[in-house]
Amino acid sequence: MSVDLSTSLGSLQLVAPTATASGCAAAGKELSQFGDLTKLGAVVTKSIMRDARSGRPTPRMAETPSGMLNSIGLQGPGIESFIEKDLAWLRENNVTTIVSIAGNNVEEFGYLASRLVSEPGIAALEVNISCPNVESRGQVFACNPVSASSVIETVRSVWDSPAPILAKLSPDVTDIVEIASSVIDAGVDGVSMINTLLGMVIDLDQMKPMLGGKTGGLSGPAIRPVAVRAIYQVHAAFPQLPILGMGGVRTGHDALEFIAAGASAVSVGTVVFGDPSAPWRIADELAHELEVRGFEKLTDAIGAAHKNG
Ligand code: RRO
Repeated sequence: MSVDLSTSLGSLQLVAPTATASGCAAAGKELSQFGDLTKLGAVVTKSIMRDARSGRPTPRMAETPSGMLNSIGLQGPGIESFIEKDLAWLRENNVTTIVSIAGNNVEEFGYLASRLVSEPGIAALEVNISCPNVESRGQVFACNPVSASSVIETVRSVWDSPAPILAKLSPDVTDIVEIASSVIDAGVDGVSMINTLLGMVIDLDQMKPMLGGKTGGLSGPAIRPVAVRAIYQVHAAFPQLPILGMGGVRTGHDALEFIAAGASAVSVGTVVFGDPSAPWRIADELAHELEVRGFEKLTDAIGAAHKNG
């Protein structure tokens, strides 16, 4: 028996259920030496901003038990260079591309969406309202239902494209269902969850925070149960809402947990730094995990854990 791994995120059909997580494979080109990018569900690009940006002071990475902290701070080339080089390369290579955008304010998100809307080759827009590595917590729009919805309303108002809008949510909130509800009301087609959790490591030799930016985003297996819980809660509240799940997925077994909690597809992030072929490997492993449980299609397993408790 071969398992049908095709899936969808709203109107976007995916040939495979695994995607690269934003920030972990740049704009995909470097990963292409490890596998055929057209066989992935999607490449989700590193969040792009309006202007070029050098990011936060170094060091920007720290290892933690079962995970890592990053404090990159939205380093990137800016939207014009992204369109000219990265998006052009992805389009020429027929990669299903989900473009992640991030703004300093609501207007910047609107500008980015209006700049991208007429560009061919964008399968979906991931609106990153949850980057933890910003100057002020007020810029983590996903921590407040009003600011989350104002970003999405603005993007929605200019995004007259059939490509879905996904809002990327933060787990650093009291009630993630409330945030999901606010972005649904503002017009998203789906959500990506979860972004990293805000963390810190102290260097005890120097008696100061290890990261140049002091705090960073925690990723990797340490956060996987948080992601599974968040996906389960949002799927329970909004069973029709497409969810792209991410947070410490390392194996097909992990990916199936996300699918059973309610995700329709899974992004793979931190594991890629140590195993660049993980997005393809995890899809193969997921097929096996589904097969041994008697599933003929991945879509039959979406939200399966809700039926039993
Ligand atoms: O660039 C970053 O530091 C970063 C971003 Br945009 C994000 O969304 N999540 C994260 O952990 N790091």
